[in-house]
Amino acid sequence: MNQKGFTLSELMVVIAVIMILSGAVFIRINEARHRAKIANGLNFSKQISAKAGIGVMGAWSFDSNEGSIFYDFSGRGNDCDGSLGSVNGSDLVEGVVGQGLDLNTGSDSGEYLRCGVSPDFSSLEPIEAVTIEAWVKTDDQTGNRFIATKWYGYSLESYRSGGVNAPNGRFCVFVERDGSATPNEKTQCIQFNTGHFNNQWHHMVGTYNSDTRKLEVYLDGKKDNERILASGWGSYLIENSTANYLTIGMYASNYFSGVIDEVKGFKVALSETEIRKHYVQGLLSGKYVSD
Ligand SMILES: [Ca+2]
Repeated sequence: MNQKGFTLSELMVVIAVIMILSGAVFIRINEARHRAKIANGLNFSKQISAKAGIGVMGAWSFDSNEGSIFYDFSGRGNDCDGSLGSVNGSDLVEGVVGQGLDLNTGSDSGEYLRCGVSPDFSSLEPIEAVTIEAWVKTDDQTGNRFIATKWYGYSLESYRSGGVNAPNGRFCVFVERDGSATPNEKTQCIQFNTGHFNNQWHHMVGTYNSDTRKLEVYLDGKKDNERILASGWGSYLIENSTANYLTIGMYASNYFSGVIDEVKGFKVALSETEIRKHYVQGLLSGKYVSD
């Protein structure tokens, strides 16, 4: 890309994209004629975010799509493809900010997105730390309900009953554990303490920091639980399967049911202040109804 070639209007788009990345404002840009300029802006913002150390892995707003493709606004190019799960523009509904995706409600089933660019998933593979966040309005909380998952790696879930009991949801990370080849020992999870209810919007976030060995979950802008992993394991870095897409709305044929919006991933553990800021941005959209 030739950065010298930016016109004033392109620079305005670049500024808008940077503001999206910084969480200052969310905008809807749907018109096809703006996409080329957006692409320029995203390419530029990728360099900015890398320099700023934001560590963003993906930002999926569901506010801009083309058929079954839902764009990643992080600049990482990890667009989501809904074609395998029969997800397209007809599944867009009112979200917390702009549009959200209605998955597996009513007569719909088998709906999910897969995100990333095969075969190089490195931009979705955190090593030292990770944050996954999403707004969800659940419709059915039974069985196993996956919000956003890249396994092995990390997973944010709104409900879990298969094998474990986490009726308020949970966040899991696949942690290097020297001397163990057993997946169950490497899978480290933290449950949400506080329940969230169907047909209401809730902001769910999971973080992990290998330096502090700490897992944390946040519900509606407040820290809900934390867990420090036991000492003596050797490495606490995150292991990743390099073969898998990140999926939204499903993992291993276990489907989320409800509306998902504003899914974001970072290769850092966001602070409580930053998470609260993201939550407030959802509140300010005016669509959120507090209980
Ligand atoms: Ca949205």
